[in-house]
Order: sequence, then structure tokens, then C-alpha cells
Amino acid sequence: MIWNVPVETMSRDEMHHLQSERLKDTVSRVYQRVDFYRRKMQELGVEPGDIHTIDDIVKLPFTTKKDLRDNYPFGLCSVPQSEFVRIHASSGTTGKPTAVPHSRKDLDLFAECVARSICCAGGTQEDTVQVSYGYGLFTGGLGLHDGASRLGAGVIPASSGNTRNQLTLMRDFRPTILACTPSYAMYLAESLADEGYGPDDIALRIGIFGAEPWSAEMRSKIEKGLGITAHDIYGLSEIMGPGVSCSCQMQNGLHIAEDHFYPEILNPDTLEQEADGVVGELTFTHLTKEAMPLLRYRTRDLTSLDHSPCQCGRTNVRMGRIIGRSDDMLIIRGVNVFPSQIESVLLEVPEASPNYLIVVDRQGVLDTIEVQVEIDDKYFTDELVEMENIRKKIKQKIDNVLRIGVIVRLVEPKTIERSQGKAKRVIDKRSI
Ligand code: DLL
Repeated sequence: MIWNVPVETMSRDEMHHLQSERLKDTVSRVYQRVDFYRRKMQELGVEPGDIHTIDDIVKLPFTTKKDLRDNYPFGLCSVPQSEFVRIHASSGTTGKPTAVPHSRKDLDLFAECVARSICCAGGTQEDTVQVSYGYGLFTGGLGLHDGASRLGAGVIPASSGNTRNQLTLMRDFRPTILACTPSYAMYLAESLADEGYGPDDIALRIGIFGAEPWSAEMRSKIEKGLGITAHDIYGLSEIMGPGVSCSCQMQNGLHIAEDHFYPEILNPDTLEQEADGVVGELTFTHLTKEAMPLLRYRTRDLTSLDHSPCQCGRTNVRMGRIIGRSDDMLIIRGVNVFPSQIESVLLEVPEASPNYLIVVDRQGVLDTIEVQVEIDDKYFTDELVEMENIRKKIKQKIDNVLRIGVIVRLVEPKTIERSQGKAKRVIDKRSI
């Protein structure tokens, strides 16, 4: 089922026209109401009258996380605080959070986009959704909650944490959809098995997982453990929250709600637009947002776009799975390393569990990278020779992919801390 047929199956020409009209409107609004954007546009010598179609977006200034911090909390808003109906915030890793206010219309649109996403993942009003994303300033819990309600589905507002209770809810209330981070879904699957249950003891059929990067291999593991089809949902607080895009039944990219968020892929060095299929930094421009519309917001997430038609019938552009963030990239002895590359290797090795931790350090002038890998219960033994063979095998595979030497350390099953929200996979001691 397609939630909003007119918009999700619109021709490319109609979409171009809609986006152009909406961009003109947004640009005039921020030019009139937000000092920051007026100043930035004046510096570039651009006026709202210079924007005729969506293609003129390249004339507009960028917005970064630093701009949001510098204007904290409400300096980039284009409506007075009396019109905010909810304020979310993203915690970030350093310093101040970034505040993201929503007007009544913004929240309405948020629910619409998440309803579209749940539908895109195969959900209907017959489903019951267990929302195990955190509720609060984080957009995952309330976002999925409002979207599922808009769809007309039932909601179990479980929030994250209290894993045993989550499993009891799953067995007793029989939700058909689970929404949480992929790492938490993995943990729930593992805990279900530990309690002596399996997919047949629960009624789940679909997973709607996002908020952190995950690999195709991880998807298969979760699907097997919970007996579901797992979908990828993407979003970020600054733009809205979950529901910016979601994968459909073709499992070949995530359809973007591009009538509200205009995506561009930029070359991270030149900041010029890249063609379809080329990986670069994903950048979004709000087309309809009221409280805090952003122009060309640089997400730092790396992926590519695909405008070709999708067999599901939706015409909205698709983005690929996020392969990493430009600021997550580790530079180890001059080589670019993404944690996702290591995860993909580990998931191909049956003896390794999908739980791992990457520790980066520096000895003298040399960077070191250690990958701590939890051994799968089935393969864990006291036989040192056997363990050493597994260790060597993993090391060789990672070395081959990364082309640098890594230290691999095997750890006992269930010793790496599990996350209930976004997993922390890297400790970079060089920056501590
Ligand atoms: O994580 C919103 C969200 C909630 C999305 C629930 C999906 C589900 P933030 O906390 O602001 O918002 O974090 C946004 O998380 O820039 C990406 O780096 C990462 N991210 C989000 N979804 C995905 C995904 C929410 N499906 C940041 N795959 C983004 C990979 C993701 N990374």
C-alpha cells in the first residue's frame, strides 16, 4: 500500500515544479525573517528573486551543525516561540545540544512522513507497533508513535530499555511491527533466544530500524533472529526525525519524502553536486518547514541518490544505505577506515558475533587499531589453538579489506556492552 499516492507517485516533472514553488516560498520566508540567512545570502550576492526553479538551489548558502550551535537555541527560527508546539533536541557528542522546535503544521507533517514510511515498510492500520526507540528529546520514540497513530495502527509505547519487559510485551501483546535501533533489535533477538524462545513465540512480521548505521549482513541476522523483514528508516532531528526516508519492499534504497526535504549529494571537498550513484555528503533543504527551515543542511552522512523508477510504484528518489559519516571516518596511519567496513567483515565470519568494539590508540607516532570481537556462543572453547585460528582468520579478512594491520582480540560471549539506543562502536583514545 502507498500512503499518499498523489505525492509518492508523482511524475518527475510535477515533482520538479512542486519543489521549485516550495523552494521559492521558503527562501523568501527565511530571507525576510532570519538574520543569519539574509546575511549569508547577501554575502553571496543572492536575493530571493534569483531563485526561479529548484535547480537554482546551488546559489544558496550551506548550513552546518556549527551554525545551529552558534545560533542556539532559537536564532535560526522563522516563527516566534509562541508558535512552537514541541521542542526536540539532539544531544550530539560535544557541548551544547541543538534545539529543534516544531510548529503545529511541522508536527502534522512529521506524522504524515512517518505514516508514509511505515506503509513503505509494509505496515497497515491492522498492525500493532511496539515502539522501542527512546521517548523524550530524541525524535525516535514520539516520531514513530505519532506516525503509527496517523496510520491508524495500534501503538505499544514501550520506549527503550528494560529488555526482559520488552520481550514479555512482545509475547503477550503480540505486536506485529517492532521499531527500534538495529543494535537493540539484535540484542532483543539474542535475549529472546537466551530465554529459550524463538520467532514462533512472537507475532512480529516487520522491523523498522534506524538512527544508526547498519549493514546488509546485520539485517539478515536480525531478520533470522526475530522472524521478520527488516526495513531501514532514516532521519535526523535537525531536518525532522525518523521518516525523512524509508526502504520499500524492493529493499533497494530508501524513498525520500522529497516534496518536503530536497536532497543533494555533494562532493565533500568541492561541495559541488554529484551525479546519481556517486557517494558523497547528503544535504537537505526544507521545502515546507515552518518553525526552523534550513537551507542546504550538511548532514555529514555519506550515501548516493538514485532517481530511476522503483518497481514498488513510488517515483520518489531513493538514497542508498548510509555507509558512514564524514566525521566518523577514522584516519589510521593515513588510511580512511569506516567502522561499517569492519562490521561487514565480522558478519561474514560465522564464529564472530555481531558485537564488536573498535579501539583506536597511538603508540609513539604510530596509530593502532584494535578490534575486540565477541565470539559466538556456539564456537567459544577453551581450546587455545582453535581460538587462535579463528583470531587469525578474522585478522586476515579485516587486513585484506582495510589494507592496514589491525590487532584482533577475541573476547568471551556477552562481554561487550549492549546498547538500548544508538550503539557506541568506536573508542578513539587519541582524542580523549
Ligand atoms: O536518529 C532520528 C531517527 C530516529 C532516525 C529513529 C531513524 C529512526 P538524530 O539523533 O538527530 O536523529 O541522529 C541523526 O543518525 O545524521 C545519521 O548519522 C544517523 N542515522 C539515522 N538514521 C540512520 C539510518 C535520529 N537508517 C543521525 N542509517 C543521522 C544510518 C542513520 N544512520
